[in-house]
Amino acid sequence: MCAAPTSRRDFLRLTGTVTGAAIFHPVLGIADSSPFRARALDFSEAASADYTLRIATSPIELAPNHIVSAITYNGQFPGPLLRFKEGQQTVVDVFNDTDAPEQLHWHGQFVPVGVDGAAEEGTPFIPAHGMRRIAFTPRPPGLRFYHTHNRAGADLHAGQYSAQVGPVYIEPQHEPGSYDQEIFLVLKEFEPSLSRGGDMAMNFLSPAARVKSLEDAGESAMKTSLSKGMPHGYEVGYRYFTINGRMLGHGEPLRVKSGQRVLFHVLNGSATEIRSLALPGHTFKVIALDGNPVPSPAEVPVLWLGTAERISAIVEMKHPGVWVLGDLADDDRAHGMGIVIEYAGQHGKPQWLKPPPFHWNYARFGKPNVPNAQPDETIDMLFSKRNAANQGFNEWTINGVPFPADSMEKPTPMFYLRQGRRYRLRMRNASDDIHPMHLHRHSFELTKLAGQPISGVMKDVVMVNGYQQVEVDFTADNPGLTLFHCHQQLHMDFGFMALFDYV
Ligand SMILES: [Cu+2]
Repeated sequence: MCAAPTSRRDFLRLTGTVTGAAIFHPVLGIADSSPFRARALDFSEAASADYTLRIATSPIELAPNHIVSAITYNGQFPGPLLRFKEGQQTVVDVFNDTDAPEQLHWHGQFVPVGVDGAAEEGTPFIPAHGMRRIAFTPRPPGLRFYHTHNRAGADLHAGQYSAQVGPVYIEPQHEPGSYDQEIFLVLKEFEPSLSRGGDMAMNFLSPAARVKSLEDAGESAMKTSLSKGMPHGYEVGYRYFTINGRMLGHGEPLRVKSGQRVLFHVLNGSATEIRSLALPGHTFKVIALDGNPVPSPAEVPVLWLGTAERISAIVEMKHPGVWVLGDLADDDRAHGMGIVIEYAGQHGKPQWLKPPPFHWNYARFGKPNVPNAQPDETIDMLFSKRNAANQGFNEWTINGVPFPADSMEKPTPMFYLRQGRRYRLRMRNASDDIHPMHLHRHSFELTKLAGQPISGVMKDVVMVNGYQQVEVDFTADNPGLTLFHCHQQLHMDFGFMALFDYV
């Protein structure tokens, strides 16, 4: 087998920043250090991996006349569905056939830093034209995913602008709910470009109350910048919109039968976009958010997902016809964001009907009237935007500090934690954008949304609405550097990240 050379620089960096002995793995050629290592593999175990992923540039046929070229896993989009068993160790080989080092992030899993797939935490890169073999114990159960964690900056072919997204399902010991069919849907746009248009404000989140002081701060910063003659910072738009890599009307429809209960696992694999989904004449019974069963499953007419969010929902097929399961935005649907659902024996043009007005509130799925546990400590975070401050891109700060550019050479934690303590993150958003905030290697419990208490909803991404305050709690139970960031690629690349550290 071809061993992947690890650069001397990477090796030195690891030995330099990690306490404990670093080992250069004899089989794999991977610099591995004891606190990072999931488990060492020896020759006898090295024979075969449970899964092999190959990162390479490939064509993707979104529609017969729309074939794009992008970096994929195994030449396909989405990447192959990886099914793991809760608590049962798995071995994955990742080959990188591209010219640039890559990171493969196991989003939503409680894995060690050495396999998490974030250079900022110290995960070794998968070298260009090299490979890494990793072993870990998948958990927690439910819908997770894997994606590149490279930064893209102004390169709209890199990072999550590429097609490096694939679903993971960790089979639980007990599957919640019963269903007749299980369908995975990955929502993703292609052919990005920059604009100065400014994103349209979205007002689908509830509660809607804004914090006056945050609004004043954000509006006055923006006004000051524009009055100095600055243009609006860049935003990203897309040409093609797909579900499972196919534009609406292309590819096979989803075939269902009247009376079936279909479990949809929906993943927003977008680099930057918030997505919605509706199926005319049907409702979604949400049973899990970000793969975690919710305390109060509830039926809703529309699903909303920030980047990297996942929803598992059951749809009872009781309205025969041929329907469009699609995004509420007419323009995005017209450019492909939808998929046809066809009942057995039904024919004709797929129908779309606009759903009734609906606001998305995570609290709907929480425990009613149950107060959450008190934290041991509260960490305050203020999110701010510096309009067009970094070569035309907006720069983002947490408590006034953009994530340091040299952090991969020298990790600079912003917050230090103590193992076993329960922390509350009090996030205050002094911008008008919605930020899908993500914590690596841990789950958090939503505890307050714009003043409204909520409990029992465990997630790893939460949308923080413009000029609002959101609070989440997590327990520091997976030591090591832990990245916290906005999952919007354009935001995380331009400062919107911070590191936690604890031993
Ligand atoms: Cu953001």
